[in-house]
Amino acid sequence: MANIRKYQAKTITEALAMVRADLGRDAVIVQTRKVNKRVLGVWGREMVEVWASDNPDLESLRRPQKPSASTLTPPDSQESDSRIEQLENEIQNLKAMIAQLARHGVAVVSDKVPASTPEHNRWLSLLIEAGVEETIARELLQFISEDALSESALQSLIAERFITSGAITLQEAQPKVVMLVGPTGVGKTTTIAKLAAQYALLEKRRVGLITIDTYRIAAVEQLRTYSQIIDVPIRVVYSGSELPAAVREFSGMDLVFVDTAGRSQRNSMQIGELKACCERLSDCEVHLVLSSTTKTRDLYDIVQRFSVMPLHRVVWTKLDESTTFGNMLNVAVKHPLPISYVTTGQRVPEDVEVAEANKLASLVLGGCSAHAPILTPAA
Ligand SMILES: Nc1nc2c(ncn2[C@@H]2O[C@H](COP(=O)(O)OP(=O)(O)OP(=O)(O)O)[C@@H](O)[C@H]2O)c(=O)[nH]1
Ligand SMILES: [Mg+2]
Repeated sequence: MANIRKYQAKTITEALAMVRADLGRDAVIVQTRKVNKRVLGVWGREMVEVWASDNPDLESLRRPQKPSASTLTPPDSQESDSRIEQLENEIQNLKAMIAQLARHGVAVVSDKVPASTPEHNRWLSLLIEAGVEETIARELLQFISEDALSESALQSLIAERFITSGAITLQEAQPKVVMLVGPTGVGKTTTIAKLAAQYALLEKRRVGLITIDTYRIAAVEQLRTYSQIIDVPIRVVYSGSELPAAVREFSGMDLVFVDTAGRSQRNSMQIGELKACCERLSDCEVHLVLSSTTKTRDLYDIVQRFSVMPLHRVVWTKLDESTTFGNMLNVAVKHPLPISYVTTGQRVPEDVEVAEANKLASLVLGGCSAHAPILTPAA
């Protein structure tokens, strides 16, 4: 007579080992399922339950659509155990990946999902008008039912897509080195001047400036002028190899900013030089500076091509010159890098703010209709 027994374990591998130890190598698996084990009457940990028999004839009772190997015969048994374990790991990894993609708003569903109601369609048009890519707008909207669809619900959903880092955090033992990189004319030098002034004058921190932008005389003079006004020291570095020594000279500082020459993302030689400079500094936080006036396709290209070097943060500049901000959301979804600061004008040091996800979301929606500007207006 068939001897059918139940085994419970944390993993299928453990359960199969119990079966093999109890019923021997010819045991037949009758059924497996996941169960919640009750502990003191409450739902506890998820367990694997295996029903097995020592009668090989039971194999024929198994459902035909589940033909997978079940007899625990050597030498395949060990192989199948490790295969199952591997599959379990793969499933866990996939689950984690899907959760991460969903958090970052990357398409985990078809981009053909339509905005299903008139209200969804209205918001879809508004978001597209604000520069949000259609696939991204559709993805956002499908997370909200018609009943829940409101501007504030949408704003929260958009805010989740913006990862922000907060202000630059300083280190205890050594200076924090922050390098700004990006295309030409986006506001790297001006942003450094703003931040250097805020940390030096308002927070009373010891700040040093280094520029490796010696391609234009005017560039060095621009930063030198700011260093004199703010009264912080500056070093000019003519080749990447001098960079570590310049940073060492500033070992007594709290914060060292490194200004770089604007680089076209299309010039891979220049990008390569910049990357080599980054690599010379072992511990350097790289902020990619992007202008909010740049169109989405170019922004994607810029982020992708600058990604040959480690990018830790994004700074968005010239928000005061933009009317729509969908491009910022597009980049946040496609390249989810933490945003550190936004800049809102030419004034040094006033026109810079620590990025806040809610404000950014509000700006995106502000581009959808006649909203007032959200960021602090220029005095
Ligand atoms: N309206 C506006 N202008 C800005 C902002 N940030 C910088 N600018 C202006 O943009 C121009 C270029 O700024 P820079 O700081 O020299 O830009 P950069 O990225 O260092 O330029 P390169 O070193 O030549 O690549 C200057 O006229 C700045 O005043 C901003 O947030 N809003
Ligand atoms: Mg510059």
